[in-house]
Parts: sequence; C-alpha cells; structure tokens
Amino acid sequence: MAITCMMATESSPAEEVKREHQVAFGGAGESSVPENFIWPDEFKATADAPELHVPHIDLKKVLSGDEKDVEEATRLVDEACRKHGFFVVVNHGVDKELMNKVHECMNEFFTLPLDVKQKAHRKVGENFGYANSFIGRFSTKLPWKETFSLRYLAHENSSTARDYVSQVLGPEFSHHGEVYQECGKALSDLSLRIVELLGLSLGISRETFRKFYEDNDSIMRMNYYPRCEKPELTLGTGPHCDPTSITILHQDDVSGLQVYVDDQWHSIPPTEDSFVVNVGDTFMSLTNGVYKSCFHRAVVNCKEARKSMAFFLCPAVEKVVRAPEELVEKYPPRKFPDYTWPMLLEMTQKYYRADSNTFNAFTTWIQQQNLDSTASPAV
Ligand SMILES: O=C(O)CCC(=O)C(=O)O
Repeated sequence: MAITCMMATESSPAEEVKREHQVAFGGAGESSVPENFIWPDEFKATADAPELHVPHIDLKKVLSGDEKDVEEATRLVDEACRKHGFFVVVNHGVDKELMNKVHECMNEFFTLPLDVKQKAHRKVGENFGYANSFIGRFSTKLPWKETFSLRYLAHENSSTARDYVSQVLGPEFSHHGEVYQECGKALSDLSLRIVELLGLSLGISRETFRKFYEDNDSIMRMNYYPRCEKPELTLGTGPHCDPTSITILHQDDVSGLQVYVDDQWHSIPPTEDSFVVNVGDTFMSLTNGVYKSCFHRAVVNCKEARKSMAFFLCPAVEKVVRAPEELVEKYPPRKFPDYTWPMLLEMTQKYYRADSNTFNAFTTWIQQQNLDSTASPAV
C-alpha cells in the first residue's frame, strides 16, 4: 500500500481526489489492512456490540425550570454519570442547519488532496491542525482516521477557529472558518448549560461550574473515518478516556461510537438532531471522582466513511482544577492533587499515549513532583 499517493491515470479531478484518499488508507482494491493499523486481539472491534441505553435529556424542558422536569433530568444524569458518564441531549438549541454545514465542510475538507490538507499539518506536540496516522507520532496500533482540530476560545471578540482556518488554508476556505467559529460558539454555550445541569445533579449550585468554564479554552475536533475493507482488524479511535472536561459529540448517521461498561463494549448509535455528552478526566476530578470518565472508542466499517465532530470543553489555562469544597465535604476525602489543564494536556500530547491509566499516571507524576519540590536539599 502506498502512503503518499498520486496516481498517474486519466481521470476526472474528483475521481483523482477520491482515489488519492482511498490509497492512503487502503482503498476498494486493497483487501488487507497495513500491519501498523492492526490492533491486538483484546482491542479488536466488535460490530455487534449491544446498545448502551443512555438517558436522552430534553434541555428545553430542563431550562423551562419546571420543577418536576428538572428533578427527573437531574436524577437521570446523576445515575448515568455515576455509572459511566454518558448521556444524550435533545432539544439542545443548536441550529440543525449549522450542524449540516459543519458536516458539509468536513466532507469538502477531508476529500481534498493530501497536499492541500497538509497546509494545516498538525506538528508533533501541537494540538491544532490536520493529522492522520501516516504523519503522526506513533507507529503501531494506528487509528483508521484523519482529524482536523481547532482552538475555540470563549472570549468576546476572539475568533481563533476562523482565523486559523483562513491563515493555514487560505481565503478560499474562509467559509469553513466561519462555520467552525459559529459552531464553537454554539457548543461552548451548550456546554455551559450542560455543566449547570451537572452541578444541579450533584446537588451544588448551578453557577459553580458555569463560572469555572465561562472563559473556556476548548478544542473542536473533526473526525473522518474512511471506509475499511477489514474493519474487524483495526479501530477508528483507540480505547481512551477523554482527558478534557466534558465532550459534546455530533455523529453523522453512521454508527461507530462504543463505550466500555460492565466489562463489555456497547454502542451508542446516532440519533437524529442530538449530541452525545460524556464526562472526561478533568470533570471527573472536579467532582472528586463522583462522576465517571469512561473508556470509549470508535470502530469503522466496510460500507461507508463516518464523520463525527467533538467539542472538548477545557478550562482557561490558568484555572486551577480543584473539586469545590462543598463536594469534598459531601464525598470526602479529597482524591486528586490540584493541577492546571495545560499540565495534563502536555502530558497526553507529548509524553503519554492515552489509555485506561492516563489520569492515574498523571496524578502520580504530579504527586512525585510535589514531593520532589518539598524534599530537603541533599547536604
Ligand atoms: O468519533 C467518535 O465516535 C468518538 C471520537 C472520540 O472518542 C474522540 O475524538 O476522542
């Protein structure tokens, strides 16, 4: 299989683009998956994973303030987050047309020739730009996907996503930048409503987490999973817990998301006009471990490509992540050391490949650093 991939044939530009894209990941003519995309048996995909029945929370009802609706929603969210941290939001207030436009931009971008996408190349150790497994930092257990990641900064007058797209891809892609910027704003606003709901579910004020995240410095990631001839051998996204705070995921109409619950992989299939929400390690630590950050992955299939778009809510860089006192009093003792989000981000981007132990490894590392800095100097 060729990795870089111009083929000298007489065909239309559209066919050329499609072929180039297919060759990179093993196209229709190739029946094998390259060695470095094959995952060990214990990780291998199961297409027939049973569905995980997660609550569907009607945010419009919650925001209407009706006492019964709020009580029911907080009970369901609390139950789901203590067990696995996944639920779905509907009637969320994000314009369906906007999400359609996001998917159109993704279709357009990911089917571009590699050299155009490479203008936005995400460098090793950096968090933003275009990445695929052929140019990444790992050489085994590679994910069968391409990603395009952008920064969303929740400050008035900030337009990080829009500016980045125009700068790296050129003015002909400025409409993509506009769409992603608008989407970032809509999902940042939605995430603030969700953290309010999470605060209420935990029995603390709705303001606590909203305040913490209102100046969030978040990540938007567009995921593109090409069709794969042997989907049982590989994974689109390997098993991991999100190190971020909460994730808001928009899936197209192709299944692929799986969550590990009760010693088994379960799927969360897409449902019309909804977002899947999950708790990540940073929000788990803000709840003093009461809400779970759960192992999940994405599988691929042999019929069609799949797209998803994730908004990873992250605190502003200088904010100290520390569970509020009132929660620790309710659920003592304090379980995690204080940290700032860039410390954890740096570890996952530069030194550690996300797995089931990422957050434990991180907290052990911080504790060690704290010990080292308080140790008396050698005489
Ligand atoms: O695409 C999906 O369904 C999951 C993506 C995911 O887990 C991630 O981007 O971290």
